[in-house]
Amino acid sequence: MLRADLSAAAQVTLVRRAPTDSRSVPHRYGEGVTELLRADHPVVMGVLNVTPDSFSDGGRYADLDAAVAHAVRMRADGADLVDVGGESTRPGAERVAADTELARVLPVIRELAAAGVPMSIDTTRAAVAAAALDAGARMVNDVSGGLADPAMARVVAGSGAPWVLMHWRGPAARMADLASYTDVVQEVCAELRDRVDEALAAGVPPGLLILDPGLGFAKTAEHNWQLTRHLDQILAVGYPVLVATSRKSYLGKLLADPRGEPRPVAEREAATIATSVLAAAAGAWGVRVHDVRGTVDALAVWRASGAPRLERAR
Ligand code: PMM
Repeated sequence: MLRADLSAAAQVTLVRRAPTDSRSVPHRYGEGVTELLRADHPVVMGVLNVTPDSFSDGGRYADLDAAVAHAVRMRADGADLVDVGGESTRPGAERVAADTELARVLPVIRELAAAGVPMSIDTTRAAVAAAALDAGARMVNDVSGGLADPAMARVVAGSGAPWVLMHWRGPAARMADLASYTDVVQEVCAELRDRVDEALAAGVPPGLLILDPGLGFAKTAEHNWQLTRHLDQILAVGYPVLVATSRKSYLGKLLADPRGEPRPVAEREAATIATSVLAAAAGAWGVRVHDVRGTVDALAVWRASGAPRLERAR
């Protein structure tokens, strides 16, 4: 069903890969992950970047065995799902070819599906999403909210898989120039509503949509903090909200040393955990993090304390 929805170029890519793979596992698209949309706890999505150049963990998991081992570890540490990405979205990054993206993610997805690890595919390309779903991914995490590839909405609609629509204004190479808002909270909400309308018009059921304010994407540090303070307004759009702060530059900037040098990427974990717990307390559906263990532990403390809620993130 998915293949019929794809553009000609996307079909070529799909046909070129082996049509049957002995490791692939039969599944309903979305199976096992759709239930997470109704989870009674904040969902933890573990980040697996199979890229040489992601800003936070680029190069570490480019090797198949290392990637699989890391994902299995994150699952054991309590990740509800693992988010597999094959293209860096770091500010200024150039795009990679679809074939390269596919070659990076598909072997990992097949191995992890065989190991029973629930996954989302972090991509803006319909062809990659379709192939990843065929290979065993259960959810589409699209940092462009469907804007980068007009075929994405049809692919997702035909799949029955949940879809994360992130707020996005343009590709990584142009992101900094697009960080201009009169009222960032209102504009992000309005632009997310547009993405939702397009997804619904394409036939994606509302119950399968998740929104994400896209912290760090065409946003300055101050924009990120304003969105954090007003997460209630993103929630008021009416869908589960994913918050992804992990190791992002605005945390590095917050924790800069006395000379103004940002805190190195690898030393932003405590700040990430703090933002993730605060997002949960503000009502977020889930968080996307690199350090699954620390986040799961911190959320366990929050829940054991009665899961106190921020009345309104200020
Ligand atoms: N950020 C990155 C990648 N994928 N997906 C969603 N839904 N939200 C995000 O904010 C997001 C994302 C970039 O961070 P990384 O390089 O650490 O993966």
